[in-house]
Amino acid sequence: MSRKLTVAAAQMGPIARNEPRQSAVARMSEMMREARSKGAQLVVFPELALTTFFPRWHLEDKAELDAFYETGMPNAATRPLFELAAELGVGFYLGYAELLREAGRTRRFNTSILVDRSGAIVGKYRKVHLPGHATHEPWRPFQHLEKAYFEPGDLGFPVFEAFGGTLGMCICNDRRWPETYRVMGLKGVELVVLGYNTPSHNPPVPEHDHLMWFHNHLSMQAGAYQNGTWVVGVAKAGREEGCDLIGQSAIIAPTGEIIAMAQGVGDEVVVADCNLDRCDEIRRQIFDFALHRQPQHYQLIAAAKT
Ligand code: CDV
Repeated sequence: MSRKLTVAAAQMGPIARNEPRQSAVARMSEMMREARSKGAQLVVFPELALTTFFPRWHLEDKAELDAFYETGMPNAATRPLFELAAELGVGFYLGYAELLREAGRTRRFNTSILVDRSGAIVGKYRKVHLPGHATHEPWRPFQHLEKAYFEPGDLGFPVFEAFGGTLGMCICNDRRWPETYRVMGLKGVELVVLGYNTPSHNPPVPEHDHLMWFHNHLSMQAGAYQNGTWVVGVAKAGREEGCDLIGQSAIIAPTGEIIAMAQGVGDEVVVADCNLDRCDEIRRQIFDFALHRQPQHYQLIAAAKT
């Protein structure tokens, strides 16, 4: 019998700056019900799925900035999603901004969690690769202040035994880095779930704008194939506060093939059966790590930054 996991990519359309979390959670709940009715056991939501993508603004008012973070999970606003998950028997991946006070200092992370079919948190990840800039750059049509609003994740790339397989998480820009998938690949990951907010315009290199959709799939398909893993990438898409975000949420097989993809840039549920046993096709026949890797030649990759 194959290890079939039915997964839903629950793409979200834009979230307005003044949209309350309750509204985002209501939209996610509706998609969770739809996903379950289509047989999904795991629903993947985007990066920072509870609020608008706030790093696009230079926010000087600390109270205004802090309002975009969660200080506990679940909390009053998100508990209905956890309860619905338990009621329906469906798990989920959720991205959100995390704020914690630790040893007298405030720490901020761009975080995701994996919640199992009983509504319990079984995995946590904090975004390692933070794109953008750390100070206000007024020349840009919109900011990308992730380097100011988050610190790099401190949990590495863990994998979790859940949903009958080995699952890993990453967040948005992480999907462009081969190391993200390879570290989890070496730990036997069979399904990588991730959310993203990707503007279609990249102010420092506008000559790449027409390639944003290509690079999105290129990175995830390469990560899937080169590590023999399923990858599910889910967008927050559409025109959010005047900024266009790409869609193209996709479910990608270990062969690198896209087997399901969102059609639009709004709230949309895309479901596919992922047979986790198919990872072996690539891991045994093409990239048998134990047999073919030559790590003595890869030392530079893990060397400290120069
Ligand atoms: N949220 C992101 O990490 N976005 C980046 C953009 C800024 C390029 C991405 O890699 O999609």
